[in-house]
Amino acid sequence: MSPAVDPEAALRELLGRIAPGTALRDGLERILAGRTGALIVLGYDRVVESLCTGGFALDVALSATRLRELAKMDGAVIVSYDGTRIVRAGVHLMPDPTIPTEESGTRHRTAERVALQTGFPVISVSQSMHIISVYVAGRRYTLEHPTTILARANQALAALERYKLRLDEVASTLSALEIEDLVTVRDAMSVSQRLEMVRRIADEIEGFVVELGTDGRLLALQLDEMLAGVEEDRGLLVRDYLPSGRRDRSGEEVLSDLRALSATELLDLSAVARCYGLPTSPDALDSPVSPRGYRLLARVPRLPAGIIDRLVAHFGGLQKLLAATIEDLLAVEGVGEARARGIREGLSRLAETSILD
Ligand code: 3AT
Ligand code: 3AT
Ligand code: MN
Repeated sequence: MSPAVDPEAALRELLGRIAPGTALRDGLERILAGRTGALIVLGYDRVVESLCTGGFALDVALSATRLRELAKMDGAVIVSYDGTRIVRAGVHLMPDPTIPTEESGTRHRTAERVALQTGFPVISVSQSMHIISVYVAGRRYTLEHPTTILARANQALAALERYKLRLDEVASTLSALEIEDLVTVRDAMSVSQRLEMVRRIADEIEGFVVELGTDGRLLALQLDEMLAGVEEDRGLLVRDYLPSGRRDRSGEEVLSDLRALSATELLDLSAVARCYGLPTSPDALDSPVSPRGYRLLARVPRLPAGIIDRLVAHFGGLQKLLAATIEDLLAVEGVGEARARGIREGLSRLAETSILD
């Protein structure tokens, strides 16, 4: 295994490996409580080896108590990249002294330099400041107490709840407009915008869940529940509104362009439309568009994705589907009498409920 490349991803991955519930974290907490301090390199290869002098080779399974005992000694502890083995202890590290570092104490200067020189994460437990820091992908990150993280996560969760309510509003408006064939670019893009906002805050909470480890299980459940269907809808909306002339763009490209929008750009519906390859002049937002029908068909019970694809391919759009008789539906491969009836009833029920609210 080698370290991840994207800095954000690398940090999140590391935070997961030292989250509460892991032996490594348990060891770090014991070191903190014992007030001894520590310098731990998370990975061992030729480069790390070349920076090591003194100490002794161990290669034993990592446990919290072993880590804590070994940290009592002077020097650094080298742990395997996956965090399961203690490779060496009591090591004096000699990184390249020309690597610039902002830190002051020898432990922290060494930690920063070794992380930069080897590409492996380095963890320091400061004896004097009583904090745990990680040096990874060119940055330093100080671990916070799980209670502090949980408080911030709960704030984010409350924000997510408000975002989700707003999303549900614009999405049901869109459903009603789709049924009546009155959708404008603006209506569809508002839903896309809200879906992306929800995705962003959910991603932030996902980071807290990773960092909280076993302390974040309840949070993970709450997040999952709040996000039911959202992930799926992002893809369905793109399939509904990707212009036919822009089949050169894949749904994934649209979604990744949406992810790339800045927070300010995301507030601009024209910028959202641009990600789809829809026209973006000021009046274009008010021009009519019609969905293919993927998003609403996904709300018909017990309809497999393969059948949905064939229905859309056959009818070409939601309006034709809504107008289809049982006989018309039977012409689609894989649709028998019972299923045709199910689709017909499902669509009628959607039409009724959408218009009512
Ligand atoms: P700290 O957390 O470091 O305060 P600890 O429980 O990890 O304590 P240590 O291994 O650091 O314990 O031992 C500290 C000293 O206690 C070392 C030794 O002088 C004394 N000690 C520990 N166990 C025994 C023993 N079985 N018999 C005599 N002295 C002992
Ligand atoms: P504290 O915040 O005091 O824990 P610091 O950055 O001020 O850290 P110190 O100079 O006080 O660091 O050194 C504390 C210990 O760090 C001493 C030694 O066990 C370890 N240490 C420092 N430099 C190295 C190194 N190059 N290799 C291995 N261990 C080191
Ligand atoms: Mn010091």
